[in-house]
Amino acid sequence: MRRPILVANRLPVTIGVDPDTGQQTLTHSVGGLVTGLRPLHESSGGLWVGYPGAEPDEDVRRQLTEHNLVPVELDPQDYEDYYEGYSNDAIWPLFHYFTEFGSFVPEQFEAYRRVNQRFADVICDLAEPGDAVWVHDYHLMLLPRMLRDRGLDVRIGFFLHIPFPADETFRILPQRVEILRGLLGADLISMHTYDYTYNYLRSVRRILGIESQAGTVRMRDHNVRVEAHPLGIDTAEFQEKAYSQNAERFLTQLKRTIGDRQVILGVDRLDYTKGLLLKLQAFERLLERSPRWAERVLFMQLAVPTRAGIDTYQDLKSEVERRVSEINGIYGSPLLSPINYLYQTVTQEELCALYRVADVCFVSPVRDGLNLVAKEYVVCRDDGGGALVISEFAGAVSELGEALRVNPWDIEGTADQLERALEMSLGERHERMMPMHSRVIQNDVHRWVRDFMSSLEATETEQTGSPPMLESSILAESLASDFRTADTSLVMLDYDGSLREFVDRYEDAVPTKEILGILHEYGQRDDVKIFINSGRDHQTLGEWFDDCPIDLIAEHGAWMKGAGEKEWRLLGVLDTSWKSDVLGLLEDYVNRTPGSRIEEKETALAWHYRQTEETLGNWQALELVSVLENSLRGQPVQVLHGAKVVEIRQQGLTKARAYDLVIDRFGPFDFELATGDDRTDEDLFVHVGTNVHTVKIGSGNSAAKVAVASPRSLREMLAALLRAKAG
Ligand code: ADQ
Repeated sequence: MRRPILVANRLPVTIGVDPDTGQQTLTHSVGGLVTGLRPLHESSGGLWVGYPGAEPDEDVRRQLTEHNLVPVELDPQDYEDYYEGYSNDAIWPLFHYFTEFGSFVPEQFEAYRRVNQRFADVICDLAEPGDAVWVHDYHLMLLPRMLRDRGLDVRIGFFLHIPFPADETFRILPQRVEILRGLLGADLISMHTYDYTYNYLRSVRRILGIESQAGTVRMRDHNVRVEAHPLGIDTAEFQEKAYSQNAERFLTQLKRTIGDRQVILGVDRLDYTKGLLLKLQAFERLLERSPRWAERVLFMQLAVPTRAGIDTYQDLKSEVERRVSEINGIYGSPLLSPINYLYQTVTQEELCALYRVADVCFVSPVRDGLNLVAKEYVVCRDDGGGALVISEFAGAVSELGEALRVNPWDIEGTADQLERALEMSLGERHERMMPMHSRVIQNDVHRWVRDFMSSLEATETEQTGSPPMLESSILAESLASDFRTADTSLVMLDYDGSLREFVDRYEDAVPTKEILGILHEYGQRDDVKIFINSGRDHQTLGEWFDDCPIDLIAEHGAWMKGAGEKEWRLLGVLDTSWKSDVLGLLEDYVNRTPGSRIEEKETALAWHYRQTEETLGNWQALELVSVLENSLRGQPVQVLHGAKVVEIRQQGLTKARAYDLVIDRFGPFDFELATGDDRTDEDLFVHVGTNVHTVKIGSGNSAAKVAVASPRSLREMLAALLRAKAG
């Protein structure tokens, strides 16, 4: 395994001062991220890089080195502007959709950049070839690019612990371009949910104009994989702590205080994203509607002190306290208060005891990257007797489908779900809780680390053989001077998936005005010979391009027709001996796969499944390919699995062969361009000489020299190239 270098804002330790001796002390910090990464850090001999929180003295410095912890020393003012400022006053609110709280101070962004650079300096000094650098969270989003620009021979991974917002919100950030580009320096970007990765990729497309395909962004210097890996918890540790002596002792005391009331438990950092005021409002509504609950329920809300120096957080604290005493004033009695609100940190054992005693765990953030509390509760209620009420705006909801979901803004609906949870039978609780319990245990933090590291490793293999993806303007620029000076040029274009986007029904992919316009302009030039070199049947191509002054090659190199000619020429001897058997087989697959259909060409048969239910279509296609390959062994045919199509065609009539015939008849050319998107085009790319400019449309491995993201990019490139020739 590669040596991991973990990078986070803070080291997993806290530097304190012993009040008796005045000496610095070092204690281990707790928290989801730390417990998740500690086993990897300790067992791998890797390093952890982060801010130590205070300037370490000699002794502490020695201890840090012993534990493979590398402090990043920072100017205190820079740290404040980077941490309290840009990280927590700009990114945190915006990424949680609190746009009104965001303050974007350019000087704070400068500090953010400087601190990210400091991290890069420290990592550069210690990284060795082959290391895996794993950067964490929103404080260090510029770091991946900075590391790549230093040319280190390392793999770079990034994990975001908070949500990535929709592009409409993200684009508010004045430094949006730098932040997006910063992350794209990584080989692997991972987030808690698929939605966040979708949002990120959409912003990359909308703001940077860079397309992605199937979760991969192709940059000039490398590929970036973008994946969802929801964080797991250290389930073994929670299970152990939940039944520790301290937990048992605390549980007994708790039960005495609670009496026979049911407990609703809330555990949150006192942050505006956690929706505490709405939570109180929903609980109040429950009491208002059914006052009987006031004596039968205790709502225990723990609030962990956090970022207490910031005004917004102080205001929130006062408001929460005011609401709690108001509700207790209305619905309580001298003997009982319905809400027990605690503004403090508790030990992990105490927390586990609270989870065990809670009949309902009430998790209702207005936005939350994941939410560990929900998972911790599910692990500690291993008797199945609890009920989880969770906000649909917490990332964890995607893994906890059996919980009762709420929209925290819908006060009435939330009160309904709380009541439903309180009244839920033991049988139903058990039925809902146990599948979640098994899932959380299975997808624990160790698995999360393993999955992330193996995805990071896989990025390397994926990159071999894929051409760099270029923006259309950049590709046009790089070809322009050769094209402009050439006396004779050959432009050979594939059609479906290259020049024209795929459509649901293949017969609907008629050329658009834009395509015909581009082809006309090329076709009218005496110094350019332009071909459509397509897999389509020759009749259709003939009809579509009847008025267009261009040459055509159809059915993957079986037929050719010059501009203005009426008749097609077959480029070999037609052999249809295999066709009737294959047709029978394909008809069988059409019957078994609703939405699929057969296309008949003279030299080929194609089974299209673009309009079938996706899973079924893919499954049937794989099966069909293997059946065909077995049954057609020794026959003069070739089986091709293309984009939502399985094609069986006569052997020997290929695009590459058609290209040779073109060169024999019309060549040589000073400039040659060939484009395509699938296997049949790969034959051509491999076949042509190195002086041909080959362009793949879309991502993936290819023998082409370069790639563009989409048919639109290809059309833009062709238009720009023509302008260069004309001008
Ligand atoms: P947080 O916003 O801190 O984390 P959360 O995921 O709920 O949110 O984690 C809070 C942690 O603090 C839990 O492990 C919990 O046990 C602990 N805790 C809460 N109250 C406590 C108390 N009173 N005493 C002691 N411990 C307490 C950020 C993101 C989340 C994401 C995590 C991990 O905001 O969305 O789930 O990172 O990626």
